[in-house]
Order: sequence, then C-alpha cells, then structure tokens
Amino acid sequence: MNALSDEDVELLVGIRHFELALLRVFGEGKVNGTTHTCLGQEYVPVALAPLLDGDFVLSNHRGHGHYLASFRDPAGLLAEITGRAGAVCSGVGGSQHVHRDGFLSTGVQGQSLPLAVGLALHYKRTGANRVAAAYIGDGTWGEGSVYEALNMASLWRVPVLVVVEHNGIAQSTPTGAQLAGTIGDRARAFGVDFVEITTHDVPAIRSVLAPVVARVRHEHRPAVVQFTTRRLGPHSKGDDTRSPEEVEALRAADWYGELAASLGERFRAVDERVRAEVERVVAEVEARPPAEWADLVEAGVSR
Ligand SMILES: Cc1ncc(C[n+]2csc(CCOP(=O)(O)OP(=O)(O)O)c2C)c(N)n1
Ligand SMILES: [Mg+2]
Repeated sequence: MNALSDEDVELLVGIRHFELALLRVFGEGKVNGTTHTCLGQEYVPVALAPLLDGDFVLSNHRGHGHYLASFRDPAGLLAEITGRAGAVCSGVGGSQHVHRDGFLSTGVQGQSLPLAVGLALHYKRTGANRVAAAYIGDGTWGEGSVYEALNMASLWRVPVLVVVEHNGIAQSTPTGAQLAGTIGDRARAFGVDFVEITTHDVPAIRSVLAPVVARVRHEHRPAVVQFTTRRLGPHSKGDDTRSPEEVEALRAADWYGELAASLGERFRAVDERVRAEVERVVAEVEARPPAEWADLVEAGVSR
C-alpha cells in the first residue's frame, strides 16, 4: 500500500475520464433525469478501495466514483445511467440509485447513515467482521438522521465508517453559510472517533486510515473520516454558482495535474490508454438496445 500502483493510476484516471465523457453524453441529450459527477474527488474512493475490500459501501447522489472503485465496471454503470441493456439495475435506478452486492447508493441525503448502522449492528451480532461505510457530503450534516445514526452507532458500538467528502459547498450554498461549528466537534460530541484528511496522496491516505478502519472493524469503534476535497464540476449539470476564478483556483490544486507532473511518461501512457478505453465503452454502450425490466424479473425481482 506504500506506492501508487499502475492499477491505482488506472482507476483514478478511469473515473476522471468516465465523468468527463458522461458530461458530454449528457450534453448530447442521452441521459434522462440528472447526474452528479465526482470530478476532483476521485482519489477518495480509490484510496479507500483496498481498505474496504468485502465491506458494504453506502453511496450518495455523487456516487459514480464509489461504484467504479468497488466494481471497475464502467459499461454497467453507463448503461444504468443511460438506460441501455446490461445496466446494473436494468436502468431503473439511474445515476443515483444503484444496487449491487455490497453496494447501495441513494439520492436522498442522510438516508444512508441509519441503514449503515442497521447493517453494522447485524455484522456485529453475526460476527461478520465487516464494516458498513457510508459516504456523505458536508451539506448532509444538516439532516437529523445523521445524528440519530451517530448516537446509535456510538451507543451500540457498531462497525460504521462515515466518510465525509467535504467539498466546501452543498449545491449552491457554501459550507460557511450552512454549518455551525465543525464536523469534527459534532462527531466527538457523540464519542465517535474523528480523522481529517487534507491530502490527495493516495498511499499517504491509506497509511493514515488503515489503523482507523481496523479499529472500526475489530473493536467496533465507529469513526468519521473527513476528506477536505474539491468539487471541480457543477453541482449536477450546468448549475455552478461559483465564480470562474474560484473554480480555476480549485483546478490548480487538482490531483490530476500534480500526478501527471510527478509520474511523467508513466502517467501519460496509462492516461491515454484508459481515455481510449472509456471512449470505446461509451460507443459500445450507446449502440446497445434500451434496457428492459424483463432483466429484473429474470433476476427474481418482481415489479
Ligand atoms: C433529503 C434531501 N434533501 C435535499 C436534496 C437535494 N440535494 C441533492 S444534493 C444536495 C446538496 C448536497 O450537498 P453535500 O452533502 O455537501 O454533497 P455534495 O453535493 O457537495 O457532494 C441537495 C440539497 C436531497 N437529495 N435529499
Ligand atoms: Mg458538499
């Protein structure tokens, strides 16, 4: 875990190119509903992926990176988002509501935390040695369910890991205008461990978090990990209320340029190959027939 592997670089740039291609596909009118990209935040699930191997991941509205880090399945996800055959949930869930073994995303802010506590209680009772990890944003700390869940997680000592992607904004509201105090103080008020990650250096993040996740798993000590991160794209599509200068300043500190500069030719080779692969997937999925609910019925799920 001490060095960035080619597989890590592939996953990082794979999520980046997936999201960029998705924005283009959306602009071409091929997506129903809306979609939220994780541009700028890709390194968070990439860093966590080996630490959460075999665990349950609860994701949110900005969940494509979370899904791809768990399954490396861009074709299934794109088919889900665009409603084509081979979609992970037969195209019924779309961008925000994806279910697959050990993975569930929801667009309802704060809904995942009580679910995570229930799963974690089950894991504790059955000796499953498994963690329930829930990704939430900074704005989601305005939801009451977060506090009910933290209270129970702490009281019952269950293996819950709350991963906060703190990008400083909730849709169009800066964190400073909606959050009193700090997320750390709120977690500590419930006796829950709190760790803040400010770097996007994947191996460094893993070394800090490996013992934290181990404590959650083996000692059933719930923890909140806050990633101080950047949302480089709009909230969903074409709805960025920040000034171009503000977004430019965030782009200047993005992991992508930094990694390209530090890895040089090694980065360029992987980046080119993965970008071409994403384009191949986009063309292949686009050529598929529409998804049908019959897939669901075949899988034993009734309408
Ligand atoms: C219960 C609920 N209220 C409102 C919304 C609409 N909504 C979707 S995302 C969002 C902002 C979320 O901000 P944050 O938690 O910081 O996550 P980010 O979008 O920054 O990743 C809002 C208000 C929702 N999906 N669910
Ligand atoms: Mg936010």
